[in-house]
Amino acid sequence: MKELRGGLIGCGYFAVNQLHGWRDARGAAIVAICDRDPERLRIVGDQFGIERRYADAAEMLRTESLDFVDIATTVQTHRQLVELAASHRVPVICQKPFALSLSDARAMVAACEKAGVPLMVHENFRWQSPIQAVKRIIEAGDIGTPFFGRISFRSGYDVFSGQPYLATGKRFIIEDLGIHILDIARFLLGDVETLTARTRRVNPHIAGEDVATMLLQHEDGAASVVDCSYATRLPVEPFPETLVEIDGDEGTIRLGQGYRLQVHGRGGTVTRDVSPPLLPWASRPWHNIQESVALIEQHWSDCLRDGREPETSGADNLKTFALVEAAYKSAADGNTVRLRELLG
Ligand code: NAD
Ligand code: 89V
Repeated sequence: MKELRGGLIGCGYFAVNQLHGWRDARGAAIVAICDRDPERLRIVGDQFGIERRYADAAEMLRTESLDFVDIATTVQTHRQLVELAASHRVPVICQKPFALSLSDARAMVAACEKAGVPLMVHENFRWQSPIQAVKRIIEAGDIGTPFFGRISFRSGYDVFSGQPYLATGKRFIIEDLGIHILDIARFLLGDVETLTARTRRVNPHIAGEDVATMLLQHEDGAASVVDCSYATRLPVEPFPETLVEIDGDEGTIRLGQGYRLQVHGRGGTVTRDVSPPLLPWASRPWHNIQESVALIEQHWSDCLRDGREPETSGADNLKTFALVEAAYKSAADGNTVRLRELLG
């Protein structure tokens, strides 16, 4: 089996996890890297033993024969880089948040469709093994038909030391973190008809909102609450755990802190530990996210080889991205947003 050759653009804070994941992936490897910061290029190139290094993504795409590119820059450059990859007819993975606006996101999907190349958004939270465990229980019918969900991420963790840009944007928690939690809500309970949101900024040292409370009406009939906070001080810090409650007409699922999963349904009451594995290169408390990076990369590699559409394709992610836009719109004007009106 010929290994797929990937090029990674953006060698910053999070890309190191992506490169570890690629090193473990079956059937794909990163053969070239690019960063406009020479120091990051040197540090990351040396750490992963990658000799083919570029300061300019256009030059990398002109020079290398690549089967895909993995974009790990921050959102400002996503559209330009996705369109660059599409112009070279190279399949592309783009980090979340996919784009600066829904219209940019649509343009990126259209560019890849026109070029006939697969596009996946690196929306990894749904790949966390505890979330996958919840999904499997719903699909098995153990709790009947879900009618209520709460998907919750509440923390006081200092994300700003690793990612200082998060403190400076006008938008913060919905765009950066809520996007994952909204995607999990879609993954578990299906697409969304309406969304209502309220936001607050509690931390006076940041520019954007750090608390968001959202009410979703799903197309299949369930209602859910998606609540996110970086202003919540708890006796045991849960970062970066997403807690889940699902009520069905025949039972309940509770994914509690400490990766404790309780299912009460047709098969009685079962409680088990669904802690993610600590991969050799991972470190607590990030291991949950780090495992999901490795899993989504393997998914991309398998899909590219088999000619299948990845779960979080660009087209799919428009629906998650629209929830982010809806949340900001609702928080600004106080109204409920119909997703059909945003998505057309
Ligand atoms: P970062 O600022 O640490 O790294 C970005 C890197 O990209 C920098 O080294 C920068 O020099 C480089 N860069 C920017 N524009 C470039 C260009 N045009 N060409 C070449 N290099 C360029 O950012 P980060 O914290 O690593 O975040 C990167 C992305 O990953 C963001 O979109 C962020 O939201 C996302 N992220 C995702 C997760 C997740 O779990 N999915 C976690 C953290 C961050
Ligand atoms: O996943 C992310 O995008 C990260 C973090 C988990 C810290 O919010 O920014």
